[in-house]
Amino acid sequence: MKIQLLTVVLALSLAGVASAATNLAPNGNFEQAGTNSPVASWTVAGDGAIALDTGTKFAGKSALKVSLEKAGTVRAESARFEVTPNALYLLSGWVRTEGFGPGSYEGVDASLSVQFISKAGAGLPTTFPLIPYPYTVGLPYGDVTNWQLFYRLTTAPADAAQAQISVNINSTKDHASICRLDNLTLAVYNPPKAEGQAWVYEVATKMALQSAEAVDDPDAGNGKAAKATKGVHKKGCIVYGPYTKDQAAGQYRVTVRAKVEDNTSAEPVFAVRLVADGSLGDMANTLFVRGTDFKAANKYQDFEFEAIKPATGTFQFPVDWSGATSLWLDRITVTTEHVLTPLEIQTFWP
Ligand SMILES: [Ca+2]
Ligand SMILES: [Ca+2]
Repeated sequence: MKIQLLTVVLALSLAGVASAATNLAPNGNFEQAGTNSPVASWTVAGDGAIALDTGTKFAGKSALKVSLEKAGTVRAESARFEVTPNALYLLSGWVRTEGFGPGSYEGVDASLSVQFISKAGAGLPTTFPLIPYPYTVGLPYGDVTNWQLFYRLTTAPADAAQAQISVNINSTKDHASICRLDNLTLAVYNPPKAEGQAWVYEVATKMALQSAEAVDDPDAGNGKAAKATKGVHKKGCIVYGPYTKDQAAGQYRVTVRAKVEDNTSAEPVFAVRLVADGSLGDMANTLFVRGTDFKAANKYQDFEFEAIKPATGTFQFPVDWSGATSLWLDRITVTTEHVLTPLEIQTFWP
């Protein structure tokens, strides 16, 4: 019963109420054995092995066990499945690890990735070099000794036709390292309708300016914006913060108001990382904005993305900038879509 409740609550709260989005993760509950592989729809490469673990599992009869007996690398890979270009997806599931050490880096690390693939069958690289791993959930260095929920929102690139999910472990230690996964889900994410409450963070005054300056701007909210000037400021992370605890655990829409001097380039101008610390993996979503995403030069425009706030920790929105054209950041607005109930919070973060 508890597992059924978990599944229902997860589907309702993280995937949106209106549509029961189809889970695209092949054999994501890890219940089926394969004919040519111990796990149906999954293969393994490298120095380790995969198996269905009927002893330690989160739900049902079994979980995926990816293991290394000693130092080396192992990669478990799902079968490929079709995706819709530009669609927003939620990758989520439950993870548990062994042999990673007590806390800090002990020579073992692991990650989960969604690899998007073009029609021609080529793996699609990240579109923004300043953010090297936009489709990856890095697992904590220390052992995850109880099952923990992880999630990552990610948008399929415009040229994506298929995707596959992988689990990777790298170990320099001559002992066993194990990563278990269960209830793995990759599904289209339909944001719920906004419930309304909003918080406004004026970038020039509420965030830390690392490589930008506060300027007066009559077009900007509160008359001020943070400006990164081409040829003056250093590219890379230009502002960060606000490390806010204003929001309760739940789902939010983040709106970034910005303008650029030159909107002719199809190259990304900036990226806003959502860092919801307190979650597994510290980067939960990323907004990429190209020059041509702006309808006009020197005119403010809103860009939106989705955010999930865990029960603990803060929201941060570091902005990375390419340096290709001057950028003004006016404000970041966080709007409530759904606040989790106490029961839901206990279910997600027991
Ligand atoms: Ca299972
Ligand atoms: Ca402002």
